[in-house]
Amino acid sequence: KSEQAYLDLCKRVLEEGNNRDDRTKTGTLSVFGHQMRFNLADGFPLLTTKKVPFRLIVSELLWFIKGDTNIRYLLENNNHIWNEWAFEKWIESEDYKGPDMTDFGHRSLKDADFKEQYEEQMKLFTDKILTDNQFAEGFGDLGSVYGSQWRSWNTTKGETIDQLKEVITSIKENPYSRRHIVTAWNPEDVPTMALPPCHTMFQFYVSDGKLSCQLYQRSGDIFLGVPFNIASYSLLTCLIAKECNLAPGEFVHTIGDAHIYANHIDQVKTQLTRNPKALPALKLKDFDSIFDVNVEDIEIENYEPHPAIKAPIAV
Ligand code: DHF
Ligand code: TMP
Repeated sequence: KSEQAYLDLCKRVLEEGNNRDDRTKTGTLSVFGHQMRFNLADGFPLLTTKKVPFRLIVSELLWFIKGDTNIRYLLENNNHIWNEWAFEKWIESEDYKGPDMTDFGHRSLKDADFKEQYEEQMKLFTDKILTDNQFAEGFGDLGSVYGSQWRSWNTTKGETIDQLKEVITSIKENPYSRRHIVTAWNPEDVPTMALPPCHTMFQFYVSDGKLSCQLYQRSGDIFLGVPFNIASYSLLTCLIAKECNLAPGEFVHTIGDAHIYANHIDQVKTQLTRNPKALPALKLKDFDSIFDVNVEDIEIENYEPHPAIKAPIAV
């Protein structure tokens, strides 16, 4: 049932989307302002109309929860989804002496020889992040991205605020508060960030013993990013609900610029021909604090999706 909200978004954008240029020079079809609701009692909203790699969603979320901003942790978990953004900083640095990698995103789509060179440089880069501590410190870090804004927001007094810990405490102590908010949008940091946060702020709501969450996402890549974002925030809601002895309620997903990239349109059309299957179930091992949870503690059951559909990511 729940997956229909996502398929409806895809249909809406194909039907009424505006043709728009964008920062990545890929081109998009886009609408402004869309809301989806997922009742977490209907099953865990991991899409079944294409296979979505759940283990990558788990390790990315645990990386945020730990407050980590270095891709080394992701690489240790065989998760490569943030590589391009660290690699970009590396190839633009003084220390990079390899072949010219300018505009690697577009060039590797058009030029097979270049793609091979790029993949070789990326492999050298990620191997070095994994094995060389000093290099990892310098070039593995993405700066003040989600993990840092959630767990150690810098104040003007030179202190830090652990927004995630505070919001969990406030849900436990004052469940009906209207101030259960975590924000990742820091206007002071935005100009210097590799990628300013796409999921900019989220709010929790307790009613009837259930915990709901609403996310405001300023920009959503409907084919690649959004399926991850739905599953990731649903998982975060289930984790926090468990710690607070609440049942999972709804995940409400509000998106500002909701877009399908020009080179994802055929893939979206293929996906829309498929019939959704029953949603899988989330299985969590027992824990007292979400800060103690490891990848092995989170499992998905009865996930039998249609096959994966590949698409290039816009950098
Ligand atoms: N940039 C853009 N243009 N779109 C994004 O969705 C995006 N997401 C980011 C960082 N920058 C971004 C972080 N999240 C993939 C999914 C989410 C994500 C980054 C990448 C992705 O490529 N997913 C593939 C599978 C990747 C794999 O198996 O390694 C997919 O088919 O879902
Ligand atoms: P922008 O900063 O120009 O909006 O580009 C960011 C792109 O990344 C945009 O296509 C949205 C996409 N994105 C998601 O959809 N979800 C995510 O979690 C992240 C990090 C990015």
